[in-house]
Amino acid sequence: MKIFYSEEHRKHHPPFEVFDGGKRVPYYENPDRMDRILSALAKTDWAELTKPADFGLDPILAVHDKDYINFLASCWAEWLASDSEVAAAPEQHAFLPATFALRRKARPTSSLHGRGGYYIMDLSACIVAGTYKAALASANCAMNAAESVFSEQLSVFALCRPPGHHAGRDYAAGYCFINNASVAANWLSAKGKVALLDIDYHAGNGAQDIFYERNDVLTISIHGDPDYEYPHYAGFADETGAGAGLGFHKNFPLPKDTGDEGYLTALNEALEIIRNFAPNYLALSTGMDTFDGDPLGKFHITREGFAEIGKRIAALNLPTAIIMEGGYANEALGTNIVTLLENFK
Ligand code: OKP
Ligand code: ZN
Repeated sequence: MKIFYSEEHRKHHPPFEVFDGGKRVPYYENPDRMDRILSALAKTDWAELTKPADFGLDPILAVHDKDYINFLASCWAEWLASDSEVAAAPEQHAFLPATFALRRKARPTSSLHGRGGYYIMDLSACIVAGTYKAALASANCAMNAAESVFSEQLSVFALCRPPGHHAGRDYAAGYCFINNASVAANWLSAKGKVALLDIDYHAGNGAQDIFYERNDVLTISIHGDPDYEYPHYAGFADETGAGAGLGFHKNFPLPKDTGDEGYLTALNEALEIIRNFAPNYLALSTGMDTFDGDPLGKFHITREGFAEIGKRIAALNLPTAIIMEGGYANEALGTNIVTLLENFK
């Protein structure tokens, strides 16, 4: 199996993130996650690591707002130039706004922190020196996967970091800056019908936002109910698309403590919807934070569960761009992802 991976993510390593209540914690979405996956892949005889080619900004700007991408590109340099405390110890800092543009009624004002509050949804999407380049390389991994899914009609894995599924058309959120899976799905939508299935523990609000009014990309997300879980404001069952896209988005909000059985019941329903849509391609936003014991999740999916999830999705028999999203039980992350991927080779 072809795996697109770039080392560029390493410089995106914020020294902390901020939890509810203002608590500073080490950044959960860290480079060690990739090392765990790389070492598990190295033990297989089928993983073919490939460096992504550069597709430029066009496929990214097809799903994201240009001013938002400009903000990501210049944020760190602007902050460094405007704040002497940051310049004195850049590695101890992470750009985070402390004021947010509530309900999106605001405009992006010219000040850096004004734009920060406009373009960033929460305190986990920290920007540091290497963030923008890492996000571009990550999007390129997804684009390369889309391109090779199309040209070879096979399933491939984009080992993306940072992840993408919380990034909306014009905002960063939840460790995500560029919506890698949406960039890939949108590119593939010019070649045929696309279904985007999100199996990360957290609701895929980004793809929901980007494709909400479209009927050529079916989006489905299975996740912890936003009534108790991040991202809190999207992922509810009654959000089913709008305009031409009505009926082409589906959320499966599941209760705390969902295990293999409850999860697989929802997955079967999702797969049935995908079969009826009859897509040519599948994009799979693949988070492993549904795992039993993930520090950011409340589900209990086992390794056997991941084997079964992979088997059932692979049975769709579609060329699939498997896009890495979350998963924070680092010790088990490599084994879990390999268990899932094995079904697609
Ligand atoms: C990203 B992905 C918890 C705060 C939540 C954001 C979680 C982002 C998850 N107190 N922090 O979907 O794995
Ligand atoms: Zn997640």
